[in-house]
Amino acid sequence: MFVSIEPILNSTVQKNPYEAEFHQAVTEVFRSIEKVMDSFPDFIYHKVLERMTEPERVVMFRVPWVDENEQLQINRGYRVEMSSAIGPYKGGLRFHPSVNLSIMKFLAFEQVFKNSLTSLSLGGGKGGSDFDPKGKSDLEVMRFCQSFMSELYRHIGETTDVPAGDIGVGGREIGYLFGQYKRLKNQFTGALTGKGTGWGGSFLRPEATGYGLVYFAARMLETREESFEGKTCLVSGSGNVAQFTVEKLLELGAKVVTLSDSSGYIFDGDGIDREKLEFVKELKNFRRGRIGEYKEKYPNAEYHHNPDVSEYNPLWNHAADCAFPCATQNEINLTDAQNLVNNGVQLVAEGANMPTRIEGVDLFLEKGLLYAPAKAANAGGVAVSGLEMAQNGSRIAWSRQKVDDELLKIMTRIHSMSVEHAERYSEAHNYVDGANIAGFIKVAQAMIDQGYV
Ligand code: NDP
Ligand code: 2IT
Repeated sequence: MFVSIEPILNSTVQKNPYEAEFHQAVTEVFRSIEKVMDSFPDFIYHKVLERMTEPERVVMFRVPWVDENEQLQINRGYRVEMSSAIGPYKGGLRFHPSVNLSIMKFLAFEQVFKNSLTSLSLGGGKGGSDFDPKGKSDLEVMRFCQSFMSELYRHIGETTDVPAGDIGVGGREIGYLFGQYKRLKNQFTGALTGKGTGWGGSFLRPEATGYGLVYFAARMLETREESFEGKTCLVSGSGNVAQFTVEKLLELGAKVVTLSDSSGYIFDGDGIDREKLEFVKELKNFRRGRIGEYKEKYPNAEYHHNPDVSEYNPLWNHAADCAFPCATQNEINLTDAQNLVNNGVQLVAEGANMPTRIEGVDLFLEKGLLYAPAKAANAGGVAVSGLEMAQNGSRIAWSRQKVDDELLKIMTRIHSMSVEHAERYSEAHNYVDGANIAGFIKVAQAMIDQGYV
């Protein structure tokens, strides 16, 4: 008997109007889950899908703060606690002007299955604010973080909900947020991850998403008896995930030719080497400058300022073997996907969350590309966050090598779980179905075991 998820999907869309990103994320997962419904009739009987699309809790709050000109600013804060079926809510905080409820809910929904894939005991959540850190002084960022945490602290804790970083939230912001949390609770606990290594953070957490992404992609290439040696790669973004993706790609012998930010992108036909990457890290992490400065320093590179990416993004229109979208959601539309295919790209691995529109995903699968969806490929970040929680709980700090070994093991396991579930329930090399199904079954089973909550 074929069980259609269409009515459940329609009702989710109706109940949550104007949440396009949330609909997109749910549709992507449900299309895979439809393929296993026959094998798991309990999931229908216990209304697992209906429950999974309803967050356990959503907190929305006012964040007032005073800027350098003594003007009162009001932002909106969010925490979406999507699922605690397999562990405390876990997921990042995003500070970006585009943040809204739909984006928070899509990210929290994706996080549930990603965290399940890590094999650690982590539920799913996401939060953030429409605050724009760009152009703000350190003091303004600190004041904002303190005000944000003055509400958030009531909802989080090491056994309830453990936030971390995402777009616009890195080590600096986690520091300010942790300081305020500690002050309000009068407790030094692991209620946040991504902390400094001197005060409870794990080695390799900053590197983890990018390194894990490349570990996963390397496993994919191995299925075709290939490696990164000599491969040309396109990378978008120039923040945390992009930087450490490039670093690991260089270590494995690849050549990286692009990076971007929201103002434009650079193409460096000579390749972005280690020295150039160090320049980008300093530019982005300390001077907080624009990627366009790369061309001033390395005049052989091209800089394309503010390309109009509504039609297509020219970054994806270069000859290459592999592509790593590491900026933001929906940065690859159907035209971009076609350009990638036409340019000979064989592998697309997602560092960003949901960077490819559904039509692009379908094209990659139809053309037989090695395509790694975000929830599998970028799980290394939250996995090392989980290891940070384990270290905090036992009050022991692991060496960098131990964390790296664990990260490699986790990414390898996610790869093999995705392959096994794709082969069993869908088709070989469909990592989308493989990851969705593997992540889903564990959460669904836990929900059934725990009764109607
Ligand atoms: P950062 O803030 O460090 O970097 C984000 C990068 O993406 C910047 O270069 C930024 O440019 C660019 N960017 C952001 N929004 C847009 C936009 N609307 N259009 C074009 N470029 C944009 O964030 P991360 O590197 O941490 O996050 C990147 C992606 O990876 C996100 O999708 C995030 O959800 C995902 N991710 C992050 C993890 C982590 O551990 N940090 C873990 C797993 C996934 P600009 O400087 O101009 O803003
Ligand atoms: O999207 C993600 O997985 C993250 N932003 C990291 C979350 C975390 O808790 O480390």
